[in-house]
Amino acid sequence: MKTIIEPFRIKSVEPIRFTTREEREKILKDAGFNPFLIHADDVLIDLLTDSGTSAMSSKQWSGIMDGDESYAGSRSFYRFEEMVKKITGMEFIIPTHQGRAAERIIFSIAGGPGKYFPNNTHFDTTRANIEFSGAEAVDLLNETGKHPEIRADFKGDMNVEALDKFIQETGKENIPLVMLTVTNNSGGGQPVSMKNIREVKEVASKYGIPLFLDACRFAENAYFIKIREEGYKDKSILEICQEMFSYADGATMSAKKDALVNIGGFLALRNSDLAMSCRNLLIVTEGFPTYGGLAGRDLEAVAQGLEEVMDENYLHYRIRSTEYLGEKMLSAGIPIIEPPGGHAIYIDAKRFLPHIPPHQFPGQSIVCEIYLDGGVRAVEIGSVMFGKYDKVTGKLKSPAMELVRLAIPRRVYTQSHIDYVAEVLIEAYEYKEKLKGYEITYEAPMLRHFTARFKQIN
Ligand code: PLI
Repeated sequence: MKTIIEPFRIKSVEPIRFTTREEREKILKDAGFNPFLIHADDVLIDLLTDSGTSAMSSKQWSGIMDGDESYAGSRSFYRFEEMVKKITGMEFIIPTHQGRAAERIIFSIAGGPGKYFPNNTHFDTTRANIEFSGAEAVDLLNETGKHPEIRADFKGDMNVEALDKFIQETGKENIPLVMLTVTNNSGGGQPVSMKNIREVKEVASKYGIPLFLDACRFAENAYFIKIREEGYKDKSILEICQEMFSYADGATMSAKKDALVNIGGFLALRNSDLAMSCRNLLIVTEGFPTYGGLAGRDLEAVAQGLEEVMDENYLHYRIRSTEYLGEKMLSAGIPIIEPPGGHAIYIDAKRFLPHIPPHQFPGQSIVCEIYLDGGVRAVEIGSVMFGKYDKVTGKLKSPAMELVRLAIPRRVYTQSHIDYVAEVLIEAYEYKEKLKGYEITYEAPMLRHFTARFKQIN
């Protein structure tokens, strides 16, 4: 088999800045050992997120010039709306400036004290928007998905029996909607099978509860269904996406992922009354319904990006290049969530650094080390991001997994960049015993990982 190459050629380049280790030591210290607080110019390879970091195509850039900036009824909105309708089959398409704006709208309306929202695994902004409304976010991931070392095709699936039991115990009247995140970002970028989407829909429908997709990475999920699930290999990506959305009553979308743009999002709905309430809130906080929080040019770029993301050559390259990094790390013995996910590789920090306990943040230690050693930026997804203090004892309650995510921006880095990242990690793994834990010296009351400051424990 021949090398799977990038299905594009490069027309415009952006230089990246090299720094010395001494410079990085000072930069990291000044940033309170939190890579979120480092200036991006001081990062060589930025794997902090795949969100809003895509390289746009020449067609998307020409769409930017062609954008119609009319306040109401912009041509660009209609192009965007048509594309989203084609994929989702939903009637009411509400543009927002990004995914969390769509979440805020839907959960301000559907949420509130005494309400519960099950998901396979909530992303942090989804959880925060639910909790901000006074409601509770509940994760009901299948058992296999909780074990990084087990290989399975659809580790993002929801535990359907647990969902049924949860609805019975909690009362269907207290569950305004069930959500499925495709792919399951916080659970390792793992896909959800069509079978699971169908079964979750069946359970939710039995109790009259709508199903929503958190659709950020819908095309990557569809590609996994195509290559892994029986009955889908001859279907087009569009057909698979259409089937996925056919089971949903609504969707929130961060276009910053699978619409290949730097800003954008939407809420898609089937229910006209709900759409009316959402639009009313949209007008107050985001903008008129034909632009939401976006410019006409952004809507053009989203429409074009949604078309491009469903190209099979692109998805083949995309999923394979993530897997390539995963394979390099596995062959050096680095523990990762297996199999590699769609948009990122997740290092199992508990197994990478068994000598650092969760309350000393092993993931943070890895993230700091790979910045220091190679200028590579990644993100901790463990006790820093999701740790909670027990209200009675004040002790840190850690999530099930301590992870470090290396998220791969779409169409941005080439194979040699990825080879370099693997080299940095493999080197750090060789001297892992020398890595130290961290303690928090400052934290905000919500989403603390963005602004927390740390110090190394000696
Ligand atoms: O960053 P937003 O507001 O456009 O989207 C929020 C969001 C919702 N759901 C999921 C599954 C996400 O992954 C997500 C954003 N993800 C980010 C920023 C990430 O780094 O993964």
